[in-house]
Amino acid sequence: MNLPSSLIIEQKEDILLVKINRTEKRNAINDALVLGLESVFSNIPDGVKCTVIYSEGQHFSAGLDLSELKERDIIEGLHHSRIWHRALEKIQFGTVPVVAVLHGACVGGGLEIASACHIRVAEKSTFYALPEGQRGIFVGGGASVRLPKLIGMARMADMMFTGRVISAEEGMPMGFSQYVTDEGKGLEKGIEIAKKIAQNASTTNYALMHVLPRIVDSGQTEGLMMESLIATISSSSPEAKKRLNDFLEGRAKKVGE
Ligand code: 1HE
Repeated sequence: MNLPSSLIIEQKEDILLVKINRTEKRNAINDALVLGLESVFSNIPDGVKCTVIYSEGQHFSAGLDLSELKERDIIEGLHHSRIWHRALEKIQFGTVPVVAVLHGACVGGGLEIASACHIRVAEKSTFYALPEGQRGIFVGGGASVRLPKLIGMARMADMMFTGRVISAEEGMPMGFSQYVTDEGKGLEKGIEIAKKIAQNASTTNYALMHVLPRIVDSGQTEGLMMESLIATISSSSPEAKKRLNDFLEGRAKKVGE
């Protein structure tokens, strides 16, 4: 895999750590970085069961590298947005779940990347914003599709209309993250969560990544049918049968243990 120097990957047993490292530009995402992300999430090594994405420096990401945007004409802009869509689809609908660990600025395209991940852990310094409204542009990396599902359309519109900045603690009950941690503790928490995810049956993780979002996007009739299909497929797997037997014969942990 040919990655830019601003993207560093490290495999720790069955967890892949993906680090954005462009601190001099506050981890602003240029084309090399977005293509690098596409490449990483299209080529998850065998044996990896979950990934954690995080960033070096004071901020998760300052969003799109605006210096590249100002040079583009309309057709180049369309292609550029579609490159982001492709890369972020690889995160959301790739082969393994992705945990995002956030701190500092998680704004614009940075928030779009975080929204494509399956779980978000925010350190207390995290703040969310969509400065696109103030820059005279619109989101182009999938936020208009993904973010309203996390926080609701009205909140997203408010952020873009007014430039509102939302803190980690304010943002958790709104749906921006599922966890908030003390400063410097996010990666540890992200890895702890990734290890739990890695222990799940692969059919369960597949269903959560690939089927649940399709059910949510569909009508009740189709959704219920998809649910019946995936429920039957997962409970028929040898892995599920083993886990059910383990519980029935007293070998599995109880809820909460
Ligand atoms: C950048 C970028 C960037 C910083 N593109 N160069 N995103 C934004 O509108 C957010 C713009 N950035 C900021 O508001 C601030 O940089 C931060 C609040 C994130 C951080 O502030 P700070 O004081 O730590 O850093 P800084 O001094 O503002 O920035 C350091 C350098 O990074 C500086 O360059 P230098 O050459 O003067 O050192 C900045 O110009 C540069 N930098 N952010 C380019 N974003 C798929 S569509 C998505 C659309 C969007 O994401 S729009 C939102 C863009």
